[in-house]
Amino acid sequence: MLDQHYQTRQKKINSVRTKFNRALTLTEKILYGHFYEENPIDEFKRNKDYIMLQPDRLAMQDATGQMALLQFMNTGRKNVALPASVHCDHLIIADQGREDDLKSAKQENQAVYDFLQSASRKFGLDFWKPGSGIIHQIILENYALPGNLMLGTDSHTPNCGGIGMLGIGVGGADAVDVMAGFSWELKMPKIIGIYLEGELPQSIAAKDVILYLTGLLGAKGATNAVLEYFGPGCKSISPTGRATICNMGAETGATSSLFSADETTFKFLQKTGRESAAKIVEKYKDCLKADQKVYNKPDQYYDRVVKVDLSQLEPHLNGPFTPDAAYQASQFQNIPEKTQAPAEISAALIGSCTNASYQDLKKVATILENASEQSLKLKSDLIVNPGSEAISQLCKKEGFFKIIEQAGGKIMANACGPCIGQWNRKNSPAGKNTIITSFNRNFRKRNDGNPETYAFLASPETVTILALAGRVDFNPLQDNLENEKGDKIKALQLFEGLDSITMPVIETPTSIFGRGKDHQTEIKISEKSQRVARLKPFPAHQKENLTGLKLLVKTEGKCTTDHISQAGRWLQFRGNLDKISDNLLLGANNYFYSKAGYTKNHLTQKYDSIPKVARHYKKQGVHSVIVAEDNYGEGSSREHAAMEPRYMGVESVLAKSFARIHETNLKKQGVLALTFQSQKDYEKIRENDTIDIIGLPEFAPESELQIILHHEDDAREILTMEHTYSKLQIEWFWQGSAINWISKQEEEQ
Ligand code: MIC
Ligand code: SF4
Repeated sequence: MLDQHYQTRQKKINSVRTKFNRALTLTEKILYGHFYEENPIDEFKRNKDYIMLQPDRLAMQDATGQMALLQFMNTGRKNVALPASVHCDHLIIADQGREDDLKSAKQENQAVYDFLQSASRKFGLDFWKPGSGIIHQIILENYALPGNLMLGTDSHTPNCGGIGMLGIGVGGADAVDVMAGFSWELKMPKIIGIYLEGELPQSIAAKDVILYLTGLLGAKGATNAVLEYFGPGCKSISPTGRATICNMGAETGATSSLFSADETTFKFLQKTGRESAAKIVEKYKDCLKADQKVYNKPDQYYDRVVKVDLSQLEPHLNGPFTPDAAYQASQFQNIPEKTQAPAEISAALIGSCTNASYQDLKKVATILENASEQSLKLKSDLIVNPGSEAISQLCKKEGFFKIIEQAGGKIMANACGPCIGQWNRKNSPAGKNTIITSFNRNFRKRNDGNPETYAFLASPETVTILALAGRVDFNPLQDNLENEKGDKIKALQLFEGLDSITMPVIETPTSIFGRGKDHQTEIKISEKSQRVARLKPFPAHQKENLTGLKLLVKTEGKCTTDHISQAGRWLQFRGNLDKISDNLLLGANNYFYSKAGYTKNHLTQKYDSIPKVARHYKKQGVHSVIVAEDNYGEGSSREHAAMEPRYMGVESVLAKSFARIHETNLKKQGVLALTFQSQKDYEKIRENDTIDIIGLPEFAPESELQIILHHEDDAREILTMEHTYSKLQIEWFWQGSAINWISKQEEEQ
């Protein structure tokens, strides 16, 4: 069957090559190879045309999967139409240690796990229990196959690009499309070629490649683009290292990231229990890399080519508060002065889907073992969350956990943990403090809820060395560490024994996941618990203009999904829209008011928290808009950031620009996502304006809409707004949401 699957893709790719009469990049091979059968293939304009795709697989984690499955239930389908899996990884709090934390999570989140497990069984999804590991790591070890296309309700789904599978992060409503058997729509991405030359030195990690690139491209620099890696340097990076690079491509706004499949990839498949698949896949290796002509003349085929000389890279620290503020080792000494972060490190964290592989943990253990031989001790707390149970079993067997624990590190559950604010932080410094992590995000308050925690991102190696140094202004390439005897030891020495490519040997741990379908299963939604609640469909829109809208808030500066719908303690309500809506925009900065999360209630003229004002409007039947700056909705795929405003009566978000996943989430949930034709128009919106959106009866692809600002002094201003809605997306808007549209199709059949 697998052979046939690849044969079909190969045929499609060959016919596209003939039709276009040109060589194809790897991204094009995968996208055109997954083209929705019923549509005629055409050469789609990048960053403009929408293409309809048929992904091979879907994965959902427990924080986003709840809403996706609740929406799927409303479509009336019996089965998921493609192989899919659910992963319980986001809800486990790092506190006492692996076993205890897992036990507490199972008790605390029982209602959620019961719901997910029963829904998985009823609809036919694989269910990965709490403790099995982080979604992307499990995908890489068990499901990812080169040349395939997958969607995941998590922004770091591109992780599987490390072994050549195109993974794209989406909101839950997109997941519902493919679970219901519809094609999935994507704006044809631009393709940025990243040419890697040289070789990674022992002291430099794959993470440093992406930390460097995130600094270079910026947090929205690769929006609507796939980063396709090629060149001789790829050889020196392991599959999990490549996955690290693809994973954190999300922080540049990229739609996805990809490496082509090579000998190392096939070996990885073999070592992770997929020998027979590896043999088949290898036969189609031409489909798993770009055509040679692309590599000969990359400028002709990629929208942009970026060259990185791996041998010139230095260890990086990116932060604080944004992943694209990059510092190289030679600049570490300036970090405290430049960023106002305390030089002393209060905690060092290893883990997350970016960097919790077997190779990563082996490197941490090797450095700590080298350190212990030199009588060096950790100077800050060290917490480790392994990526999967399979990795944990290997690390236990090889004594890595013991080394880490003997050095004073604490091993937590195989889960996201502090990466998503699930951290009961011990000895938490109340005020300003610095932490370093091997994670991919460092937005304010993300890890421990403290706005004064300055978080820096680094490779596991750099995190470990700096935890030994206890300071961020320490250059791992040049500086010396000092042990209790007063001996000076070159930090560089501790890199000894680190392999550039380490492969785990993994067998699928069947005991921690459930497979099997049973339509008779009753979906468990506990009436007593407030964790999961059935969804009511959003109301349809009338084909008329929207008038008399109040300004809910004009946000200023960065407004990520963490600002719109915080994680941490709010994760408990990811299955209950009404409850979680009480966190709406709590982290947002208001252009007109100094307290974050506050806004003016135009009915009472008083300032109050944004969710309270929104709820008051909802009760009174008042509709509103949100105004925002650039890259609104950066970060997570959580569609709660779109559903909450919709639920509270927000009709539109007027922004300078949007992050890709969030823009789609708004469209899917029936919130109008509009951008200012002239960015300066953002300034024209005043606090007490009443706003009309006009042109809606003629709403069509590429049409313009206008907004009328009714200022307090009776003056009026008209602004032109742009949008990227396709015909289908406009249909979703009229129906009230994409799910309503699907249900209607179902009824009509
Ligand atoms: C994240 O890293 O921010 C998350 C938590 O994994 C999110 C998904 C979520 O909010 O549940 C993501 O990246 O999509
Ligand atoms: Fe989990 Fe963090 Fe990865 Fe998101 S980025 S999936 S929270 S480990």
